[in-house]
Amino acid sequence: MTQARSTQQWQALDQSHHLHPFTDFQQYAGKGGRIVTGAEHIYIMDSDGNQILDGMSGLWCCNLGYSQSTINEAITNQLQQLPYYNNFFNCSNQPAVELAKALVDVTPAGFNHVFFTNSGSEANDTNIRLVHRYYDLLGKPEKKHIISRKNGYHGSTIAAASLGGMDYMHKQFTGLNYVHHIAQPHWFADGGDLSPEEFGLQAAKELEAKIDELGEDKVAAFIAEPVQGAGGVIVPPATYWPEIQRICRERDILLISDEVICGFGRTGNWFGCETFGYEPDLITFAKAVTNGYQPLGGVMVGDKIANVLMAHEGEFAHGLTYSGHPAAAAAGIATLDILKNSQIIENSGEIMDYFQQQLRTLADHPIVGEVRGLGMFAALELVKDKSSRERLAPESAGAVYCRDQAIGNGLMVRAVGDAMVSAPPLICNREEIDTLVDRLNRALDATAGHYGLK
Ligand code: PXG
Repeated sequence: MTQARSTQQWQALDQSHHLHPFTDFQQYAGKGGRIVTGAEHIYIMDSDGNQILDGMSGLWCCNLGYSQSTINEAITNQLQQLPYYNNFFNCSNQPAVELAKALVDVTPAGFNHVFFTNSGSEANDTNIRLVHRYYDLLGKPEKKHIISRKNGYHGSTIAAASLGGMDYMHKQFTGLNYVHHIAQPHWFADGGDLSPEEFGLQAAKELEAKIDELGEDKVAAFIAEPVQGAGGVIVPPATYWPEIQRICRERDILLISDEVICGFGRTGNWFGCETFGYEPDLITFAKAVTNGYQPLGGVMVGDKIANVLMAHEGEFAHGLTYSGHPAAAAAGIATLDILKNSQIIENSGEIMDYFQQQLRTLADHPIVGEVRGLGMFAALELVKDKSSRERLAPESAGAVYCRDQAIGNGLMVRAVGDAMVSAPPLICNREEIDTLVDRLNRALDATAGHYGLK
């Protein structure tokens, strides 16, 4: 257990010794952080006694909120029976096997195998290893290039960050030279005078052009999120995914659907690829598979690839100490049990429609240029001028200001570029969504006032 300390003491220790992810260390050392001490249902509590409605499901992972006692019990029971054993060298464990089967049951047809990791980043590294191995085994070792998208997010290891298309990340490391980025289908930012449908097709056709440029015999895979999450809940126009699917099929390019955020209900179906009607060869998952209660990720490997991997001799020289960790797997089984038994995803349509409708009432707000989203996540673009889409303030300062106002009002949301992003737990009811929208509205008012636009 941790010791009793005041908020100031926790902050001082934190500032002295703890390097936080995606954080400006210098700035953080000067101001300290919020010490989150507890959570219940859809609320988080901090050491100053604030209770904050979590409009982000943790970090897009606690889709069932914070009070799922059966997941806690599954983890603690498993720790008592078998706290750890590895899945290397002809060994396996019961929770890993059971979770593998449970995942096969909930993923689309044609997915009958899983490779476990501890995170989404490692899962995407694994994807690269898998597609390279697949084409090597097929006698096409020159097929190594991977195409990805600008402003996509696929994780933070070197390989996953290379796949990602965040400029500010690429400035801090040297990316893999066989990863290439094409445009994102972000109509509000890049669509200009095109209709969303025209723009969606144009963005998809960049994949074809990139394959032509690199040579079809050299390209292994295309990776994308169904809806870009960390990039700002960017919902592609309806024309986008069918065209991407056509190109991948015609050109013998594997399609990787990174469902780390979209998986397990966020878009209104079990997986985002189902919502958009495309059929990937590999699915990356993490986050909500354990409702965020244990670190676990992995790759669902489609039959096309699994059959080749299993038809050849020779080991796949890849794995992690904790691949298929029993306690993490137990959390996954318990999470999938809740999702299946409660039918929460199958029955989510009504509450998701309500969330989207209520947020769209904010489209009339003077500083909101666009409200977009589907299922249980959405983004509001903040603008100074609705018709020209001129941004509210330079360097995304408007969104940061608005986020801080929202947190001050008891609502946790994210600022992504110039957008406010929310992805609340799927278990929210109408009243809780009303509270979320009301707190966000008040933050928008305060932000408009701050910039003299009200
Ligand atoms: N793919 C996608 C689509 C993700 O969203 C990862 C891979 C990497 O997963 P791990 O488990 O390695 O973090 C992610 C993670 C944000 C934010 O601020 C988003 C993520 C992680 C941290 C912050 O939106 N997504």
